[in-house]
Amino acid sequence: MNRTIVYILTLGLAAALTTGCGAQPKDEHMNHKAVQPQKLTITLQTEPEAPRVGEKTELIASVKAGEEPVTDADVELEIWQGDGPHETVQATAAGDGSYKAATQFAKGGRYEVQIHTTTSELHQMPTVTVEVSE
Ligand SMILES: [Cu+2]
Repeated sequence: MNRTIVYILTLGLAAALTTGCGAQPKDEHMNHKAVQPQKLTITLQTEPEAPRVGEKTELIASVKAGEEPVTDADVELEIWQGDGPHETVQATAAGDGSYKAATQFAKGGRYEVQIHTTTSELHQMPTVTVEVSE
């Protein structure tokens, strides 16, 4: 069940581009006074790919603006299970657009991980799920 667990969440880019100019190619933004900050694509992987209870697990968030890695974001990972308590860990920038934090899952099952990502222009906080096996 947990063989290939790479949880990827791409925020609804299409949905974000509802402001008219957003649907045009980048160059055409030159005519606009205020260029809209580009929505980030935020994904999460775990190492190991299939986390197990009680084992150290690295959570690796990757942040991109278009194809460009974003290296200067602030990334906090909020982790919880069901109605349980929320734990927040600060992720450390690896310099290549990825942000890493180590954690340990106390129980098996499905966890939510919300990736709070702040840049000078934007705050995005997608939530992904991570399945932890016993
Ligand atoms: Cu947030």
